[in-house]
Amino acid sequence: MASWCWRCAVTDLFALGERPRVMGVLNVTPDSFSDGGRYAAVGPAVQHGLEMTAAGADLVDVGGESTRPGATRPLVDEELHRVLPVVRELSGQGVTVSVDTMRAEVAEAAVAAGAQVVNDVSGGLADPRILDVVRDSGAVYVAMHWRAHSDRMTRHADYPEGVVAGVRAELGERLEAIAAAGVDLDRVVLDPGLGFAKTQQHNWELLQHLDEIEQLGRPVLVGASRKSFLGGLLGTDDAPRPVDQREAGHLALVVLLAQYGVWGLRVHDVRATTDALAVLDRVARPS
Ligand code: PMM
Repeated sequence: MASWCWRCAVTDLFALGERPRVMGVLNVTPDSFSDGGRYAAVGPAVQHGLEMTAAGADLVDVGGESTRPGATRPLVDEELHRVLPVVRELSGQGVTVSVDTMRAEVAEAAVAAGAQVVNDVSGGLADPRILDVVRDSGAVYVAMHWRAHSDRMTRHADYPEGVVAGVRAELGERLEAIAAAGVDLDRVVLDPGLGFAKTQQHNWELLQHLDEIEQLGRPVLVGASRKSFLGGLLGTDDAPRPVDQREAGHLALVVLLAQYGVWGLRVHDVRATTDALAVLDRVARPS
């Protein structure tokens, strides 16, 4: 069995790098908007995780709950059944795994199976006990901005004070709750939650003002890959650009966000992302 060194993992993931950490998306769900259920079985999922790692992913984000707008939640046993074999297998092969879950029970089991990062799109709101799991395990914690479960999140895209001020204030409250639960804030990464209770316009505004999220004092992870605000920009109101034709637009964001200095990028096409980052790095390096 692999032996894990929490402190080493934390140190590695927070070590000052020359480029953002690349988090490869591995949705092991039958109903993902972006992968269309291609990795719902363990074999293809593990293979894809290994391929993303070979293509330069720093960590692989395994998720068993689809969060596309309107999605209904799987039962906890179903989520465990989807996620655990993949986490166990990839971790066993030396891959740094994050588990994309809002549930304490799933986070706890995934960490026991080798996951080193808990990526909680609800930032501890959906199941506050997840913070105890993070505290006790020493895992890195990604806390995303979130307001409601996917079946009703579009009703919550209302920010009277402006989306940037609203997201910043609410992430600040999450940080307070995370600290109050006894989690070491040095292990926390923040995420503005593009597409979650946000209109397309909100997502662009957040990307224009990431510095205000960073002022909360923690590194920032951004997940823009394949999201509908890219489809809306690149297509028309009636015919958004299809999910599988958004990568070139996404890569423009990858370069901008890397230059800006985000901590991490959550992406589907790892090879395209690491290629873009390699070019950026080469140009930035003196000849
Ligand atoms: N987006 C999705 C799922 N998990 N986690 C973080 N931290 N940030 C995100 O933006 C995020 C996430 C939904 O996208 P997908 O269906 O392509 O996984």
